[in-house]
Amino acid sequence: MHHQLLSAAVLLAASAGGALANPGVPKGVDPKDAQLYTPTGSDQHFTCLTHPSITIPFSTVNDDYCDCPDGSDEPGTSACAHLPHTQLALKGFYCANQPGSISQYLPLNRVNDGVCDYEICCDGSDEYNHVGGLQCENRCKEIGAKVKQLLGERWKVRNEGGKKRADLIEKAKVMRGVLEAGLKQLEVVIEGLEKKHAGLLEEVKIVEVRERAKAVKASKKAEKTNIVREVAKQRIDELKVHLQKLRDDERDLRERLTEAEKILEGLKQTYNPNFNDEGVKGAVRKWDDYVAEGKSVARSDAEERDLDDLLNGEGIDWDKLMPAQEEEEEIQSIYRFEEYLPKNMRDWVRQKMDEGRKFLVDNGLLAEYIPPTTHEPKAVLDAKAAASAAETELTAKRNSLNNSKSELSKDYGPNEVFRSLKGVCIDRDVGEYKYEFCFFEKAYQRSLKDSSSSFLGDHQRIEIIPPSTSAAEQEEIFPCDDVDEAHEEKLSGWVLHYDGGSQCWNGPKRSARIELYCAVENVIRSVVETEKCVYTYEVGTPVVCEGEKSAEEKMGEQVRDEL
Ligand code: MAN
Repeated sequence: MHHQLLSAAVLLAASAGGALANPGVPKGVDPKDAQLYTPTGSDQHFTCLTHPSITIPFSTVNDDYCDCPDGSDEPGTSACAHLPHTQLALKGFYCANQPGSISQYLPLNRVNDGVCDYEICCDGSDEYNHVGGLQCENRCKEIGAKVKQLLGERWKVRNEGGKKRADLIEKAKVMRGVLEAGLKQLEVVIEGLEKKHAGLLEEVKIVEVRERAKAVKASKKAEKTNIVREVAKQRIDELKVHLQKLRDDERDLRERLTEAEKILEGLKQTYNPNFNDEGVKGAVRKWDDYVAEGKSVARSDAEERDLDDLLNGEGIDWDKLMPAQEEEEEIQSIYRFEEYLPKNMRDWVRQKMDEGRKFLVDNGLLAEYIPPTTHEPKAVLDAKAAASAAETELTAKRNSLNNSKSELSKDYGPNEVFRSLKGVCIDRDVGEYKYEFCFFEKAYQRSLKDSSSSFLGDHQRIEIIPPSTSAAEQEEIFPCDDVDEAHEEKLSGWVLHYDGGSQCWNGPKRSARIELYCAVENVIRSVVETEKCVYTYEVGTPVVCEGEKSAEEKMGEQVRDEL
């Protein structure tokens, strides 16, 4: 705690012009309070300072016996040292610390305790009883000069740190401005994207309706084609039957004609021309004419083959009657009958069909079907892809908007001074570890022996302990006289908390407490594992180099003025 104990030593140095000890004032009392220690009344009594109902003979002041409940009757002895600090009427034993330093109060229990308390009473006045022959020489000149020099150095650090802090605040302001401008721009972009996305979703609906209508139209067209095809097929089959019948009838007739020709030819050969039978003679003449005419109803072989083909084969290439290639998709859509169904029913039907198909495939009744990636027409897919691209872009922009918003609402301390330090990392080797931490991000403990490392947590919050209530402040009333130790800048009361680190074996999750003090550069002064897996860093940073000026700072300025 030595570094926390500087302020009183600091106080020692500030003024060479303090009040001189007044021989008329009881020991341990500041001459400024002389009027409180004047005997009163004819009986020359003393009134306890905060208990006016209690009076004692003035002669009993500093008689080494504690009479007043506030210790005010024993300002120069340790008789009332047992009383709680808060109950005391005076701050302690007053040391004038002249020449070369300033007055200070020593805790009563250290008065005449056999130790020269130079850090508070550099004049040695606290050991006036010379217990065991102890002589405390006045070292105020020497100590005061040293502290004065240190104060000068400290003032320099604080002054430089303060300037850096101002720069950090300026930078943080600029960063906020940039973030805010970016946020506004993002809001505009998002508004535009939302409209674009809504438009594209509308477009998807329109294209879906249009494509479905197309599918229905196509189905109607295909339906007609099918009907025509079926009618034509039927008609052709009928014609084939008729043709076959005609061919059969023709064959019969041809046979009968051949028979009749044979009869007539026989008649011609066998009739008696000398026999005057006009009927027979006329018939023979007509036969001769008939033969001379040479009319033949016989078909060529080629004609016969054509007829055979017509009757036996398909005769018509039905594939040629199938729709053209570019219409195929439309026509196929009529087989995807589920597209005419409402969406929920469509999904159900599709699922059932898939189940049925799977059953057939599993049982070897159907070759495995590799479904096309989608049943949707290209136009719908394109519209959906455009909408989805807009949605992806919108999501990304919304995410960065949220990031910017949360970044803007994060607590970066007074004047957002820490904003400009976010992500700045520093480290220090302590013992077998390298301790790292990044402002407002993460802290680590890395082994210097191997590559192992432990996560000490993420930044959670800033705590600012007001000086008046900080434990350090309480302790500072009674500082240490080791000036070199005291040279350390005291902690500011600002603490950064890092929590949620890696689990400690048989202990809590690791966490770190970053206690800040004023320094020109960001630096880790010390790291201590204060409890198992709880680490306390002392970190110097310009961030805490300003604020309400403390008494010691004011004195620092006084020293600066004197230098
Ligand atoms: C590691 C380090 C130590 C810690 C122990 C607890 O060795 O993180 O700081 O005390 O684990 O098991």
